[in-house]
Amino acid sequence: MAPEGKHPDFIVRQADPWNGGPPLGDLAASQRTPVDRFFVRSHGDIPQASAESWRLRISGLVQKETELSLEDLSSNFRRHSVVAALECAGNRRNELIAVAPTPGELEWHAEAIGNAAWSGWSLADVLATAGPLPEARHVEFVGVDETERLGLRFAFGGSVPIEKALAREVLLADTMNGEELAPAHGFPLRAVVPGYLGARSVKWLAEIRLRREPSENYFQAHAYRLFPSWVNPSNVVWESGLMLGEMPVTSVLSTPAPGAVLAAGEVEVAGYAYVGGGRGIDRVDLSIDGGRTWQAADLGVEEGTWSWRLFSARLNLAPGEHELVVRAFDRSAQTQPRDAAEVWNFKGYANNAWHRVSVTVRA
Ligand SMILES: Nc1nc2c(c(=O)[nH]1)N[C@H]1C(S)=C(S)[C@@H](COP(=O)(O)O)O[C@H]1N2
Ligand SMILES: [Mo]
Repeated sequence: MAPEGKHPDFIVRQADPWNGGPPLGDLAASQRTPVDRFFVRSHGDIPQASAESWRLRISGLVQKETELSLEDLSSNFRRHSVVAALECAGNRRNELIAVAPTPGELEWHAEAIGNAAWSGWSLADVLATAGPLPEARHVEFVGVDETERLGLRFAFGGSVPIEKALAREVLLADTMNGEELAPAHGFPLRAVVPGYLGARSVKWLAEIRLRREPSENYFQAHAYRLFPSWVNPSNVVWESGLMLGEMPVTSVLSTPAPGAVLAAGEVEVAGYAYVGGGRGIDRVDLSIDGGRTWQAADLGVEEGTWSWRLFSARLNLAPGEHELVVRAFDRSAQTQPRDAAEVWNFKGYANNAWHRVSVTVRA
């Protein structure tokens, strides 16, 4: 069943567990993605949770194992907020699948991203009360939703290096765009790890474990690793893949739609650009000729380096066929690869190739 509060136009990418996202054309229409348009990526069923009985346990390499209610969090810690995009590592997988199949992976288009204002408590503040031991190098988040993989049932989880966990932008959030978290988005509490792949922003957060090594959870040890193009399910050595962390620079044209037939003259184009790691978007380039020539797009408001950056432009298109292309540059002068084939990997992660949209302009 679809989660409550989602827009009727939501595109269901998987029915059970329920996964979906908004039509791409709606996505870049607002700087903050309304909750009813925010994609949902869940590996299991949405847990029934009660805010009153919710407990967050802090365990592992700490001086004092701690258990906190939501009431403890709100009465003992100062509230913080951050505007941050959340991007699934599988965003834009459809373009990789067009190169070669990614067996068993959800076929996201470019809608597995949203930008929201999150508020809650600073993870660093909360961890300080438990007293991380010097040998703690990774902070693991564990939810209460169970899934089955490799014949085992276990809760969703994953970890981030302690330096990231202690960074000021990382929150234990109980609100999204000023509203209580919706059940599909992690009610009553989730981690928000700005700049990292969405998978580390663990929903329905019940336990935080301080560890010497990264999480051994399936979703860290097997999934969400980046492998080279020559690796496939039959020769994969799971430990050898790069554990994804900060997301690479990307940009997407959300309008016009692929295959659109447009009137000649000025055409409105718009979309989003995003980069992880807090690197910030510096520039967005648009092409109307498949990437031979470029021009600058107008950038939308800047809400800090964890947010996405919307862009728009009016392009003059002559009658005929056009391939519109977008690419962004971040503040470390990194940009996007030309073709999805260059970044293809069998799990279908982190596609940040130039985004291409073919349109026809009527005579
Ligand atoms: N507990 C739990 N947390 C989770 C997941 C999950 O399945 N279970 N999915 C992760 C993934 S892969 C992504 S991309 C984001 C999606 O967040 P959203 O559903 O709020 O958009 O949540 C992450 N947190
Ligand atoms: Mo994800």
